[in-house]
Amino acid sequence: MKIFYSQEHRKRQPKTELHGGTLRPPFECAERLDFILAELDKRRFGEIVAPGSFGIEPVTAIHDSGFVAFLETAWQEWSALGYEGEAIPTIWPTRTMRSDIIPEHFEAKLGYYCLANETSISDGTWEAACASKDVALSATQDVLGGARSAFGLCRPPGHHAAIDQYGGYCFFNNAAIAAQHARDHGVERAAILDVDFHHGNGTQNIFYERGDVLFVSLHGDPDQAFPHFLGFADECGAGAGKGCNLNFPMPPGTGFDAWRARLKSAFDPIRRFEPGLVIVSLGVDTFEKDPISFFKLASGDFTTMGADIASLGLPTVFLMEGGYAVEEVGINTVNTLQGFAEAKQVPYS
Ligand code: SP5
Ligand code: ZN
Repeated sequence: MKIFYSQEHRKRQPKTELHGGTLRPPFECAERLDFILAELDKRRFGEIVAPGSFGIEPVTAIHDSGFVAFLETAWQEWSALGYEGEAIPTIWPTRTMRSDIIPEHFEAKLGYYCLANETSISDGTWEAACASKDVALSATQDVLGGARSAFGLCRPPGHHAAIDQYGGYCFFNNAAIAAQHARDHGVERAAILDVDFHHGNGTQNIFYERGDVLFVSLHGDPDQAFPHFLGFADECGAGAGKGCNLNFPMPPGTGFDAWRARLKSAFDPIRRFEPGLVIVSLGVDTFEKDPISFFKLASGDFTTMGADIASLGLPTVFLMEGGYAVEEVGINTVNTLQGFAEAKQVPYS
Protein backbone atom coordinates (compact mmCIF):
# COMPACT_ATOMS: atom_id res chain seq x y z
CA MET A 1 0.00 0.00 0.00
CA LYS A 2 1.30 3.44 -0.90
CA ILE A 3 1.43 6.01 1.89
CA PHE A 4 1.08 9.58 0.63
CA TYR A 5 2.80 12.09 2.88
CA SER A 6 4.06 15.68 2.71
CA GLN A 7 6.37 17.50 5.12
CA GLU A 8 4.35 20.66 4.51
CA HIS A 9 2.07 19.82 7.45
CA ARG A 10 4.90 20.99 9.72
CA LYS A 11 4.21 24.55 8.62
CA ARG A 12 1.14 24.42 10.82
CA GLN A 13 2.39 24.41 14.42
CA PRO A 14 -0.31 26.25 16.38
CA LYS A 15 0.53 27.07 19.97
CA THR A 16 -2.97 27.40 21.35
CA GLU A 17 -6.20 25.46 21.72
CA LEU A 18 -9.05 26.79 23.85
CA HIS A 19 -9.81 23.87 26.16
CA GLY A 20 -11.62 23.98 29.47
CA GLY A 21 -11.26 27.74 29.66
CA THR A 22 -7.51 27.85 29.15
CA LEU A 23 -5.21 28.04 26.17
CA ARG A 24 -3.12 24.88 25.94
CA PRO A 25 -0.91 23.27 23.26
CA PRO A 26 -3.26 21.74 20.66
CA PHE A 27 -4.16 18.04 20.86
CA GLU A 28 -3.87 18.03 17.06
CA CYS A 29 -0.07 18.34 16.75
CA ALA A 30 2.66 17.57 14.22
CA GLU A 31 4.11 14.91 16.52
CA ARG A 32 1.10 12.67 15.75
CA LEU A 33 2.47 12.09 12.27
CA ASP A 34 5.98 11.43 13.57
CA PHE A 35 4.59 8.48 15.55
CA ILE A 36 2.71 7.18 12.49
CA LEU A 37 5.80 7.45 10.28
CA ALA A 38 7.94 5.76 12.93
CA GLU A 39 5.49 2.86 13.21
CA LEU A 40 5.30 2.43 9.42
CA ASP A 41 9.07 2.39 9.32
CA LYS A 42 9.37 -0.03 12.24
CA ARG A 43 7.08 -2.55 10.53
CA ARG A 44 8.42 -1.80 7.05
CA PHE A 45 4.79 -1.28 6.07
CA GLY A 46 3.96 0.57 2.86
CA GLU A 47 5.97 2.85 0.66
CA ILE A 48 6.10 6.57 1.41
CA VAL A 49 5.31 8.69 -1.65
CA ALA A 50 5.21 12.49 -2.03
CA PRO A 51 1.87 13.89 -3.26
CA GLY A 52 1.30 15.56 -6.61
CA SER A 53 -0.03 19.12 -6.98
CA PHE A 54 -3.70 19.36 -7.87
CA GLY A 55 -4.22 23.12 -7.54
CA ILE A 56 -7.20 24.84 -5.95
CA GLU A 57 -9.95 23.71 -8.34
CA PRO A 58 -10.71 20.45 -6.48
CA VAL A 59 -11.13 22.55 -3.32
CA THR A 60 -13.55 25.07 -4.82
CA ALA A 61 -15.47 22.14 -6.32
CA ILE A 62 -16.52 21.45 -2.72
CA HIS A 63 -15.98 24.57 -0.65
CA ASP A 64 -17.40 28.08 -1.00
CA SER A 65 -14.96 30.35 -2.87
CA GLY A 66 -15.35 33.18 -0.32
CA PHE A 67 -14.41 30.72 2.43
CA VAL A 68 -11.35 29.54 0.50
CA ALA A 69 -10.25 33.14 -0.15
CA PHE A 70 -10.73 33.91 3.55
CA LEU A 71 -8.46 31.02 4.58
CA GLU A 72 -5.78 31.96 2.08
CA THR A 73 -5.13 35.37 3.64
CA ALA A 74 -6.47 34.78 7.16
CA TRP A 75 -3.11 34.74 8.91
CA GLN A 76 -1.86 37.90 7.14
CA GLU A 77 -5.09 39.75 7.87
CA TRP A 78 -5.03 38.69 11.50
CA SER A 79 -1.36 39.65 11.84
CA ALA A 80 -2.14 43.10 10.43
CA LEU A 81 -4.48 43.67 13.40
CA GLY A 82 -1.43 43.61 15.69
CA TYR A 83 -2.52 40.99 18.24
CA GLU A 84 -0.07 38.82 20.17
CA GLY A 85 -1.90 35.51 19.91
CA GLU A 86 -3.26 33.25 17.19
CA ALA A 87 -6.50 33.93 15.34
CA ILE A 88 -9.51 32.81 17.42
CA PRO A 89 -12.97 34.29 16.90
CA THR A 90 -14.92 35.84 19.76
CA ILE A 91 -18.23 36.59 18.03
CA TRP A 92 -20.49 34.55 15.71
CA PRO A 93 -23.71 35.11 13.76
CA THR A 94 -25.64 33.00 16.29
CA ARG A 95 -29.42 32.40 16.35
CA THR A 96 -30.35 35.86 17.60
CA MET A 97 -28.30 37.76 15.01
CA ARG A 98 -28.02 38.06 11.24
CA SER A 99 -26.10 35.50 9.23
CA ASP A 100 -27.03 36.80 5.77
CA ILE A 101 -24.28 39.41 5.62
CA ILE A 102 -20.72 38.36 4.83
CA PRO A 103 -18.73 40.81 6.93
CA GLU A 104 -15.84 42.98 5.80
CA HIS A 105 -14.12 43.27 9.17
CA PHE A 106 -11.71 40.41 9.72
CA GLU A 107 -12.78 39.67 13.30
CA ALA A 108 -16.36 39.30 12.10
CA LYS A 109 -15.24 37.14 9.17
CA LEU A 110 -13.47 34.81 11.60
CA GLY A 111 -16.76 34.20 13.40
CA TYR A 112 -18.66 33.90 10.13
CA TYR A 113 -16.39 31.15 8.77
CA CYS A 114 -15.61 29.32 12.05
CA LEU A 115 -17.80 26.63 13.60
CA ALA A 116 -15.75 25.76 16.70
CA ASN A 117 -13.09 27.91 18.28
CA GLU A 118 -10.81 25.37 19.87
CA THR A 119 -8.99 25.61 16.51
CA SER A 120 -6.73 28.62 16.12
CA ILE A 121 -5.42 29.84 12.78
CA SER A 122 -1.64 30.20 12.87
CA ASP A 123 1.10 31.01 10.37
CA GLY A 124 1.42 28.18 7.83
CA THR A 125 -2.12 26.90 8.25
CA TRP A 126 -3.02 27.60 4.61
CA GLU A 127 0.09 25.85 3.30
CA ALA A 128 -0.54 22.80 5.48
CA ALA A 129 -4.21 22.61 4.49
CA CYS A 130 -3.26 22.79 0.79
CA ALA A 131 -0.71 20.00 1.18
CA SER A 132 -3.22 17.91 3.13
CA LYS A 133 -5.79 17.96 0.31
CA ASP A 134 -3.02 17.12 -2.20
CA VAL A 135 -2.16 14.10 -0.06
CA ALA A 136 -5.84 13.04 -0.10
CA LEU A 137 -6.14 13.60 -3.85
CA SER A 138 -2.93 11.67 -4.58
CA ALA A 139 -4.11 8.66 -2.56
CA THR A 140 -7.44 8.78 -4.39
CA GLN A 141 -5.71 9.04 -7.76
CA ASP A 142 -3.65 5.96 -6.90
CA VAL A 143 -6.81 3.94 -6.23
CA LEU A 144 -8.52 5.33 -9.35
CA GLY A 145 -5.46 4.08 -11.23
CA GLY A 146 -6.09 0.53 -10.02
CA ALA A 147 -4.48 0.18 -6.58
CA ARG A 148 -6.59 -1.88 -4.15
CA SER A 149 -5.95 0.70 -1.44
CA ALA A 150 -3.90 3.75 -0.50
CA PHE A 151 -3.35 5.80 2.63
CA GLY A 152 -3.35 9.60 2.63
CA LEU A 153 -1.52 10.70 5.76
CA CYS A 154 -3.41 13.97 5.94
CA ARG A 155 -2.72 16.74 8.45
CA PRO A 156 -4.62 18.89 9.21
CA PRO A 157 -7.63 16.53 9.25
CA GLY A 158 -10.78 17.38 7.32
CA HIS A 159 -14.12 15.86 8.32
CA HIS A 160 -15.40 18.76 10.45
CA ALA A 161 -14.83 21.31 7.65
CA ALA A 162 -18.18 22.21 6.07
CA ILE A 163 -18.97 23.98 2.78
CA ASP A 164 -18.00 27.36 4.25
CA GLN A 165 -16.80 26.69 7.78
CA TYR A 166 -13.62 25.46 9.50
CA GLY A 167 -13.21 24.08 13.03
CA GLY A 168 -12.58 20.87 14.96
CA TYR A 169 -8.93 21.08 13.77
CA CYS A 170 -10.14 20.94 10.11
CA PHE A 171 -9.91 23.50 7.27
CA PHE A 172 -10.48 21.67 3.96
CA ASN A 173 -12.63 18.57 3.94
CA ASN A 174 -10.08 16.14 2.49
CA ALA A 175 -12.51 13.19 2.26
CA ALA A 176 -15.14 15.28 0.48
CA ILE A 177 -12.57 16.70 -1.92
CA ALA A 178 -11.37 13.15 -2.61
CA ALA A 179 -14.91 11.85 -3.19
CA GLN A 180 -15.66 14.68 -5.63
CA HIS A 181 -12.39 13.99 -7.44
CA ALA A 182 -13.42 10.35 -7.84
CA ARG A 183 -16.83 11.46 -9.14
CA ASP A 184 -15.14 13.74 -11.66
CA HIS A 185 -12.90 10.91 -12.83
CA GLY A 186 -15.40 8.26 -13.79
CA VAL A 187 -16.68 6.93 -10.45
CA GLU A 188 -20.48 7.14 -10.47
CA ARG A 189 -21.04 6.61 -6.77
CA ALA A 190 -18.63 7.00 -3.85
CA ALA A 191 -19.08 5.97 -0.21
CA ILE A 192 -17.45 7.70 2.73
CA LEU A 193 -17.13 5.61 5.88
CA ASP A 194 -16.22 7.83 8.83
CA VAL A 195 -14.83 5.87 11.78
CA ASP A 196 -13.36 8.86 13.64
CA PHE A 197 -14.73 9.18 17.18
CA HIS A 198 -16.41 12.49 16.26
CA HIS A 199 -19.30 12.92 13.88
CA GLY A 200 -18.15 14.10 10.43
CA ASN A 201 -20.46 17.09 10.41
CA GLY A 202 -18.61 18.78 7.55
CA THR A 203 -18.82 15.77 5.25
CA GLN A 204 -22.51 15.35 6.10
CA ASN A 205 -23.14 19.05 5.38
CA ILE A 206 -21.39 18.85 2.00
CA PHE A 207 -23.23 15.79 0.67
CA TYR A 208 -26.54 16.00 2.55
CA GLU A 209 -28.64 16.64 -0.56
CA ARG A 210 -26.64 14.48 -2.96
CA GLY A 211 -27.52 10.96 -4.03
CA ASP A 212 -24.13 10.16 -5.55
CA VAL A 213 -22.13 10.09 -2.31
CA LEU A 214 -23.16 7.89 0.61
CA PHE A 215 -22.01 9.14 4.00
CA VAL A 216 -21.84 6.72 6.93
CA SER A 217 -20.55 7.88 10.31
CA LEU A 218 -19.98 5.98 13.57
CA HIS A 219 -19.39 8.37 16.46
CA GLY A 220 -19.90 9.52 20.01
CA ASP A 221 -23.51 10.60 20.62
CA PRO A 222 -23.59 14.32 19.79
CA ASP A 223 -25.71 14.82 22.87
CA GLN A 224 -22.52 13.94 24.80
CA ALA A 225 -19.71 14.75 22.38
CA PHE A 226 -18.30 17.30 19.95
CA PRO A 227 -19.63 18.57 17.52
CA HIS A 228 -22.81 18.44 19.64
CA PHE A 229 -25.12 20.06 17.09
CA LEU A 230 -25.11 17.46 14.31
CA GLY A 231 -24.77 13.69 13.99
CA PHE A 232 -28.09 12.41 15.37
CA ALA A 233 -29.60 9.19 14.05
CA ASP A 234 -32.59 10.91 12.44
CA GLU A 235 -30.41 12.84 9.96
CA CYS A 236 -30.91 10.72 6.85
CA GLY A 237 -30.22 13.11 3.96
CA ALA A 238 -32.62 15.31 2.00
CA GLY A 239 -33.84 15.74 -1.57
CA ALA A 240 -31.79 13.62 -3.95
CA GLY A 241 -29.70 12.62 -0.92
CA LYS A 242 -32.56 11.14 1.06
CA GLY A 243 -31.41 7.82 2.49
CA CYS A 244 -27.75 8.56 1.65
CA ASN A 245 -26.72 9.77 5.11
CA LEU A 246 -26.40 7.25 7.94
CA ASN A 247 -25.46 8.22 11.48
CA PHE A 248 -24.63 5.74 14.23
CA PRO A 249 -24.25 7.67 17.49
CA MET A 250 -23.04 5.63 20.46
CA PRO A 251 -22.89 6.35 24.21
CA PRO A 252 -19.92 6.90 26.53
CA GLY A 253 -18.05 3.70 27.35
CA THR A 254 -18.87 1.95 24.04
CA GLY A 255 -16.44 -0.94 23.51
CA PHE A 256 -15.39 -2.73 20.35
CA ASP A 257 -18.10 -5.44 20.32
CA ALA A 258 -20.90 -2.88 20.25
CA TRP A 259 -18.98 -0.58 17.90
CA ARG A 260 -18.21 -3.45 15.52
CA ALA A 261 -21.87 -4.52 15.43
CA ARG A 262 -22.79 -1.02 14.21
CA LEU A 263 -19.98 -1.09 11.65
CA LYS A 264 -21.23 -4.39 10.27
CA SER A 265 -24.81 -3.13 10.15
CA ALA A 266 -23.54 -0.36 7.86
CA PHE A 267 -22.06 -2.84 5.38
CA ASP A 268 -25.34 -3.89 3.75
CA PRO A 269 -26.37 -0.30 2.95
CA ILE A 270 -22.86 0.36 1.62
CA ARG A 271 -22.99 -2.74 -0.61
CA ARG A 272 -26.49 -1.89 -1.85
CA PHE A 273 -25.24 1.56 -2.86
CA GLU A 274 -22.70 -0.15 -5.17
CA PRO A 275 -19.98 2.47 -4.79
CA GLY A 276 -16.97 2.48 -7.11
CA LEU A 277 -14.76 3.13 -4.11
CA VAL A 278 -14.91 3.73 -0.39
CA ILE A 279 -13.11 6.56 1.34
CA VAL A 280 -12.42 5.84 5.01
CA SER A 281 -12.18 8.88 7.27
CA LEU A 282 -9.72 7.15 9.57
CA GLY A 283 -9.66 8.71 13.01
CA VAL A 284 -8.18 6.58 15.78
CA ASP A 285 -9.64 8.69 18.60
CA THR A 286 -12.01 5.79 19.37
CA PHE A 287 -9.02 4.40 21.32
CA GLU A 288 -9.55 3.78 25.04
CA LYS A 289 -6.75 6.15 26.06
CA ASP A 290 -7.72 9.04 23.80
CA PRO A 291 -7.63 12.20 25.94
CA ILE A 292 -10.76 13.86 24.48
CA SER A 293 -12.99 10.91 23.58
CA PHE A 294 -15.04 8.21 25.32
CA PHE A 295 -15.01 4.94 23.37
CA LYS A 296 -13.02 1.96 24.60
CA LEU A 297 -11.30 0.40 21.59
CA ALA A 298 -8.01 -1.38 22.32
CA SER A 299 -5.04 -1.30 19.95
CA GLY A 300 -5.70 -4.82 18.68
CA ASP A 301 -9.27 -3.86 17.75
CA PHE A 302 -7.97 -1.60 15.01
CA THR A 303 -6.47 -4.62 13.23
CA THR A 304 -9.88 -6.30 13.26
CA MET A 305 -11.48 -3.06 12.05
CA GLY A 306 -9.10 -2.96 9.09
CA ALA A 307 -9.90 -6.57 8.19
CA ASP A 308 -13.64 -5.87 8.50
CA ILE A 309 -13.33 -2.94 6.11
CA ALA A 310 -11.43 -5.17 3.69
CA SER A 311 -14.36 -7.61 3.71
CA LEU A 312 -16.37 -4.99 1.79
CA GLY A 313 -14.15 -5.92 -1.16
CA LEU A 314 -14.07 -2.35 -2.46
CA PRO A 315 -11.18 -0.15 -3.66
CA THR A 316 -10.36 1.76 -0.48
CA VAL A 317 -8.77 5.13 0.23
CA PHE A 318 -7.82 5.67 3.87
CA LEU A 319 -7.46 9.32 4.91
CA MET A 320 -6.10 10.35 8.30
CA GLU A 321 -8.49 12.25 10.57
CA GLY A 322 -8.19 12.41 14.40
CA GLY A 323 -6.46 10.47 17.18
CA TYR A 324 -4.79 12.24 20.10
CA ALA A 325 -3.24 9.59 22.34
CA VAL A 326 -0.07 10.67 20.58
CA GLU A 327 2.20 7.76 21.46
CA GLU A 328 -0.34 5.12 20.37
CA VAL A 329 -1.63 6.92 17.27
CA GLY A 330 1.03 5.19 15.17
CA ILE A 331 0.24 1.69 16.42
CA ASN A 332 -3.52 2.13 16.06
CA THR A 333 -3.30 3.67 12.59
CA VAL A 334 -0.88 1.11 11.20
CA ASN A 335 -2.85 -1.73 12.84
CA THR A 336 -5.87 -0.62 10.80
CA LEU A 337 -3.91 -0.48 7.55
CA GLN A 338 -2.15 -3.77 8.19
CA GLY A 339 -5.41 -5.45 9.23
CA PHE A 340 -6.86 -4.34 5.90
CA ALA A 341 -3.82 -5.33 3.85
CA GLU A 342 -3.46 -8.78 5.37
CA ALA A 343 -7.14 -9.68 5.31
CA LYS A 344 -8.15 -12.40 2.94
CA GLN A 345 -9.31 -10.72 -0.26
CA VAL A 346 -12.96 -11.40 -0.95
CA PRO A 347 -14.01 -10.30 -4.43
CA TYR A 348 -16.91 -7.86 -4.44
CA SER A 349 -20.13 -9.29 -5.83
C1 SP5 B 1 -10.58 15.68 13.62
C2 SP5 B 1 -11.02 15.63 15.05
O1 SP5 B 1 -10.94 14.56 15.67
N1 SP5 B 1 -11.41 16.77 15.65
C3 SP5 B 1 -11.86 16.81 16.98
C4 SP5 B 1 -12.12 18.17 17.49
C5 SP5 B 1 -12.53 18.18 18.92
N2 SP5 B 1 -12.47 19.45 19.48
C6 SP5 B 1 -13.03 19.82 20.72
C7 SP5 B 1 -13.21 18.76 21.68
C8 SP5 B 1 -13.82 19.20 22.97
C9 SP5 B 1 -13.63 18.02 23.86
N3 SP5 B 1 -14.07 18.13 25.18
C10 SP5 B 1 -13.75 16.86 25.78
C11 SP5 B 1 -13.47 16.94 27.20
C12 SP5 B 1 -12.89 15.61 27.64
N4 SP5 B 1 -12.67 15.60 29.05
ZN1 ZN C 1 -12.17 13.01 15.99
